[in-house]
Amino acid sequence: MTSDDSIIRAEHAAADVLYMRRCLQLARLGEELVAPNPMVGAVIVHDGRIIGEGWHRRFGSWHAEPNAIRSVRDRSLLPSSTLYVSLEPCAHYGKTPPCAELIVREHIGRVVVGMLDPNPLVAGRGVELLRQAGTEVVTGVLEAECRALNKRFLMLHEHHRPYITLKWAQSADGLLDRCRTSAAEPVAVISNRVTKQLVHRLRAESMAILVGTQTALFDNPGLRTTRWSGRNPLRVLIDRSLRLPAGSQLHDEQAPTLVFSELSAYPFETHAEVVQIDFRTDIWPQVMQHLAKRQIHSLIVEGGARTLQSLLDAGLYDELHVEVGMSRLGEGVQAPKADLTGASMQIFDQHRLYTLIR
Ligand code: AOF
Ligand code: ZN
Repeated sequence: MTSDDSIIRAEHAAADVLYMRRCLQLARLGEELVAPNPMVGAVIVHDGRIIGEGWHRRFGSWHAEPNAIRSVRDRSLLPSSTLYVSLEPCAHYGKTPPCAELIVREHIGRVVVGMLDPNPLVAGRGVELLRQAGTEVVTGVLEAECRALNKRFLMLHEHHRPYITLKWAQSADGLLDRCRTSAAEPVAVISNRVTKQLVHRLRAESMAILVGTQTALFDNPGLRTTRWSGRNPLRVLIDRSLRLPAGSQLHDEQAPTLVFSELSAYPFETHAEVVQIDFRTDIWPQVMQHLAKRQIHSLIVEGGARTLQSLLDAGLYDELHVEVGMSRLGEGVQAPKADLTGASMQIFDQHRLYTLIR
């Protein structure tokens, strides 16, 4: 190889990274509407010029590649173009025909892929189909960034459970709440305006939100996304003996609710769906398996102390979001015990927000 060759190769590699970054930007535009599908972006480049762009916009609709191809004005340029895509083109007939077949049909000469698709329906078949048709394929460009973008989708397909985020706010003296004996006593508010909004962003990013019985009984939470744009997550409640009274917010129609219980039905009309599980053994594998079966790729757990601690002890979490407020409560419910070594910290109006990604 001459030194000119190696300079050209280095330039190609730098360009590949640049266009893959653009794919990732485009992919993010689908954030609110594509779940449980991955966010995917695609860019078509001809002779150093972007001639087409597209992304997966909503669940059930066109994938990134056909959207990018459709945006190209002069399709005769496609055979001498490179298509960049942040996820391996699919090879299956799903809600739309296989993207890899479309790429072959359009005779696109070169394809650069961010990461392979772990979905067993695809899993390497897309790249194989392209190579068999004589297309040059490069894989693994900005792979770590592509994986990070779709960490929730990956958890579902690689580990068959949702990506789990545990979230709580504690007082300066390490308490979650005052000791309350009934729902009539008001909850101690720890979060401030900004951190509340951030919690709602997390809700918008999650397909489901879970609380334990005590929290549902005492706080009567609505668990909807109101302070950030996006969908309401599926509300999930652990209610072993179906104690949540009629009229509680989780029984309403504002968002769907799923209740895990050992009983089969509430003794009154409710919009909540009850799923029976066995409480004599560990409930978490049963809960996670059920959620995965429903293609729920992400779950945020917002309390209470026992539920959070039990998931911490089981090691069943991928992210921790812990807010430490300014007020001191004196006496009350101890916050969960978690090792926050290595967590990043941000300050919002004197409240510290620790984020730990495992
Ligand atoms: C692509 N490009 O933009 C996306 C892909 O139900 P379907 O037919 O929409 O298929 C969903 C699956 O397709 C999804 O689980 C993932 O494996 C892949 N997503 N593939 O080529 C895209 N979003
Ligand atoms: Zn596809």
